[in-house]
Amino acid sequence: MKALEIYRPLRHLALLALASVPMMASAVEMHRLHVYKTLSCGCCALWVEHMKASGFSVEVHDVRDVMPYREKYGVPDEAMSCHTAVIAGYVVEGHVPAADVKRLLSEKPKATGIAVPGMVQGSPGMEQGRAPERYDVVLFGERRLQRVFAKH
Ligand SMILES: [Cu+2]
Repeated sequence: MKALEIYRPLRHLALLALASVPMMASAVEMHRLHVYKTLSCGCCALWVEHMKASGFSVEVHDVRDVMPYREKYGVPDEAMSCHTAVIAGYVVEGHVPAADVKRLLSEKPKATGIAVPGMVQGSPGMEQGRAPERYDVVLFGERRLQRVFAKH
C-alpha cells in the first residue's frame, strides 16, 4: 500500500514523458511545410535543405511572385523576406532556424507566424559570404509584429 503511494507520482511522470515526446515529434512529422519561393532563389533552396535536414517534410511551390502569398497569409511588410512558408496553420517567413519552427509548433502561441525579416547573413541558408550578423526571430499577428520570439 505504502509502496503504491510512492510510485504513483513517478508513474504519472513517466506517462507524461511518454505522452509529450511523441506529441512534439508529431507536430513536425505530421504536418508538411509548404514553401512558396521563386525558382531562381538560391538561398530559399538552401533553407529548404536546412528544414529537410532538421526532419521537416517539405513541399516546394515555385511561384512567379511570392508577394501574393505574403498577402494571403498576412505577413506584415516589416517581416518580409525572400520566401513564405506555411505549416500547421502557422506562417514562417524567411530564414527562420528549424529549431524555432519546432518551438513554435510545440508552444502554439496565439499568432499568425514567425519571421526573420530581410536576408540576414548567418541565418540558415544565408551562411555564405561575410561574418554572421545578430538577428531576431519575430512573432507576428495579423499584419503586425507582436514581439521577439528568439534571439540569435
Ligand atoms: Cu533568402
